[in-house]
Amino acid sequence: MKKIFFVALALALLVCVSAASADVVIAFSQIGQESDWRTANTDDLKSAIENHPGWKLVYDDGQQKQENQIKALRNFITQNVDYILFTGVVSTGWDEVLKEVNEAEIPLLLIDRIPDCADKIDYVAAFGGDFVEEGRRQVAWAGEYLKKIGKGDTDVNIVIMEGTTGASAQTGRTEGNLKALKEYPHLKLVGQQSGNFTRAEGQAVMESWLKSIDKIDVLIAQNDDMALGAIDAIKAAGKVPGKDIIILGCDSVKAAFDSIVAGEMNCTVECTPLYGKFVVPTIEALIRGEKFDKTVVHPEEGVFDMDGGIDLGTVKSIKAADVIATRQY
Ligand code: GYE
Repeated sequence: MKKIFFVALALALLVCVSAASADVVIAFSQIGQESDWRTANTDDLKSAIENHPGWKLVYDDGQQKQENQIKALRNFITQNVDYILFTGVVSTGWDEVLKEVNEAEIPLLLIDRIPDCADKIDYVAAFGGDFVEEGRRQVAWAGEYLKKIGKGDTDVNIVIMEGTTGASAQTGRTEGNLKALKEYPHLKLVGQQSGNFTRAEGQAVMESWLKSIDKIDVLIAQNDDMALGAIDAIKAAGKVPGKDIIILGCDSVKAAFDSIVAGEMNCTVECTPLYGKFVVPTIEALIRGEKFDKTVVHPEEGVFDMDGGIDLGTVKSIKAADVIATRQY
């Protein structure tokens, strides 16, 4: 009898101890590994969560496939994780699986590419780039820069290299690019194609444009990786990047800063991948029982270029060489 009592006591203690030390499990469905931005985003969120005492990360790489991400989300539900972080490769087709997340009552945090159905589902917090504004800033920079170098009234041929088709980062930046082009009628759009946010495809698209388009004066690439790939193609064609062709990227990754300082890329519009500093305090607050408004928070971002001082209305560009030492990604 005594023995049974002690066994029961030991078991009860064990249950109490493990309940007290149970980890908070945070699952993250990431898109893939297409760019430097994505790598920085993954590393930042992984280390922020893994280094937090009492938190455990369940990470899934969707490898650019929506069906993989849907499977991952359903696995998170089966595992009954405590929080889900989600960014979707494309913006549509998430309604059903995100409703399942809601029905399982797992708090959902949206980051980066916010799905179109965000208004129809529940989420506890959302942090993402202002993609339309980023696209506007790219074209405005090109237009204002051309004015500054005395080419404000000259017809200039421009190509737009888009990101992954259907990604909110692509649709938003394209919307911003095209709207802003109306403000600069001397910028003539002569090419518009997806480079899928990768360096290799950026290079291939530029190669084919250089063969098929007579004169390209400005390249707007919707991320830095594609701009860097295009720079390789421009050099291979015997042209001088940054001079013969003005080159703009987006994200502001380290490699873009290096390229600007080397005089090859002209400008990069910032889109921060560093969401750890938003996500960690938010989850801490949620654990304390706090609640947030259902809105998408856009981090404050800059524009970096060779010389600085270009006025874009909402921001003024900063000389990349002046701040390169302070960059974190
Ligand atoms: O600009 C690009 C990445 O969704 C903001 O995805 C992100 C974009 C970023 O592949 O480099």
